[in-house]
Amino acid sequence: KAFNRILLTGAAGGLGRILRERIKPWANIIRLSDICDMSPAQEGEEVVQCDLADKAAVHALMEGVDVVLHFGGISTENSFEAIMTANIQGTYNIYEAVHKAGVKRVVFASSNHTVGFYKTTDYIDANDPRRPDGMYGISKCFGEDLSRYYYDRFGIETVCLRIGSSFPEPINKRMMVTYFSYDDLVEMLRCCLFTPRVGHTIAFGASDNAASWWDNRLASHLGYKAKDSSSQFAHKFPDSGDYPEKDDITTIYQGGGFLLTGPQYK
Ligand code: NAI
Ligand code: 15L
Repeated sequence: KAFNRILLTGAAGGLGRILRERIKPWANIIRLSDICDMSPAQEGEEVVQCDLADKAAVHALMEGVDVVLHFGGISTENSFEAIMTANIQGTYNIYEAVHKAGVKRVVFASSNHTVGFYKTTDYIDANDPRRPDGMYGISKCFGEDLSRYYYDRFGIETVCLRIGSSFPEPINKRMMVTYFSYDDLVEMLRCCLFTPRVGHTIAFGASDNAASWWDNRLASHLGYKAKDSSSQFAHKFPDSGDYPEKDDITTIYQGGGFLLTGPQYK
């Protein structure tokens, strides 16, 4: 197999449970980690429960790892303190451990919420300034800058994957634009891990949806081609020309419902 050991953080989460099944062909051993309980290790798996904020545990977690899929952390808006611990401290611990263990490449699960304050009428690429829509988005911006530093300073490669909405299917009009099917996510991760040189790349993770807010040409070297599209769900959300809706900030800004959350609203 291409790798001896892949570390997947966030393995108990929505995406982690999908990836656990799908990335097996790529490595002899998949090391699965989360702060929450995970089902027992199957053949070719190792299960290690740990808090990303626990530096010593994260350093131990990294021993013998070739590449990391860093999906662990808080995945929606929350208090700054909670996000600081899991996402900021946690991602720092991951990169320090990666450096110490000699890991060559990381895929960092970044988010569209790094740019959630762009309007849904904007069309942006990875060189456009980030406009996070809350503490969660800010923590993902930190991860993008942290990984840039570890690349510039130590040559550790990272693909920051700004995932749109990776769920079984779109549940609103916004997700017709941000939808990222599980199959396309897996294909994108395959590209992130198997492309010979990725340096430090920021890529948007979306399927081939009819509408898009994101130009992915700066990540074209990954060779990712989406196979799915939200069009298969178009009957559920017919285009009635009312998107974005006047005065509804959840449709005016790319970050959608995240625009209504955040500490200032508590
Ligand atoms: P999720 O919330 O279902 O999974 C995240 C996992 O991280 C959970 O199992 C949780 O227990 C674990 N975790 C949280 N704090 C931790 C800590 N301190 N130490 C160790 N583990 C901890 O989220 P989901 O949807 O699976 O997303 C996975 C990753 O992808 C997250 O980093 C999220 O921010 C990112 N992402 C996901 C998107 C999606 O559409 N599903 C969109 C954009 C980004
Ligand atoms: C994210 O970053 C979240 O992790 C996920 O739960 C969704 O809310 C997604 O963005 C989205 O924007 O739909």
